[in-house]
Amino acid sequence: MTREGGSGGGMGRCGAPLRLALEGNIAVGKSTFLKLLGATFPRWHLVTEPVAQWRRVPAGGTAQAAVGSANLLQMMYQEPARWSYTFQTFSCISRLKAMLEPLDEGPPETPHPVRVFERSVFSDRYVFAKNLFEAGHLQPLEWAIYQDWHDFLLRHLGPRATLHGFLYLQARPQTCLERLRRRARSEEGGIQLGYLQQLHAQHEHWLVDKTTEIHFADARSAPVLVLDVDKDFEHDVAMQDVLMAQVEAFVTSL
Ligand code: UDP
Ligand code: DCM
Ligand code: MG
Repeated sequence: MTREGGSGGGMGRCGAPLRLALEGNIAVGKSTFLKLLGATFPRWHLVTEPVAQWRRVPAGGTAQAAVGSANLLQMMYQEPARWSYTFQTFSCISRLKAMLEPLDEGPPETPHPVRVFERSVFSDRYVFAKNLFEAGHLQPLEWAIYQDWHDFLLRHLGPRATLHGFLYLQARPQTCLERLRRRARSEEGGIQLGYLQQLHAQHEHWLVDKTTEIHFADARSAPVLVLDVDKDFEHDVAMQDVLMAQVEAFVTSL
């Protein structure tokens, strides 16, 4: 089935909306890329990663009145062995909620837009949680419990949140570190090149070499578009045009 060009109608699969995940290392440029998609394809529906929620988790007080909030992202980076499991539980479930959010579909003659999610429950598990386990910050028991509820939730809720493809923003870990330092998110001040190298390798194993064992057939077989963003695209209009054309061709092929 063909797809509209230019404005990016994104109607396919007998009218069902196309759902894509935008993947990549920390600070590679996913949020920046998402804004570019928004400007290029105004009808597409874009869902940013709920980082703000992870920085202000309602905490303390009574059931009736929460007092204060916890910065779970900061807690994980400061004490990974203590807080990684809690963080990975909370972040994955908050993402699942966002992925299941019903879309305001508009009038019937309006095509369903393409939906693009910044990261997915698959990077949560097969990049971050896996890496934390391999680094020793998740205990074998925590990793087993994580995989158990992840399997269960995706088996039951996954069919409502199927992804039809992955956009993988690829850059050298050194480039991500420079962008991370430029962005200067306070919680991420302690991140070193080694950590970004580990996460880069996890992305490559999952999306490029395909050596990571993926337990969900749909996600395993979903096509992957690898986009080289090692050169700055934020300030390069010609490069933006090339990247947007690549995305449009990919979406048309799905
Ligand atoms: N950035 C950049 N050049 C690019 C893409 C991004 O300098 O081609 C900067 C961007 O302005 C931000 C930082 O890199 O300061 C991280 O980008 P973003 O928050 O989009 O990354 P994400 O973590 O969402 O992948
Ligand atoms: N993060 C994490 N585990 C996940 C998802 C995200 O540790 N499953 C962290 C990595 C970054 C932040 O959350 O510090 C997300 O920001 P970014 O969009 O810059 O990658
Ligand atoms: Mg982002």
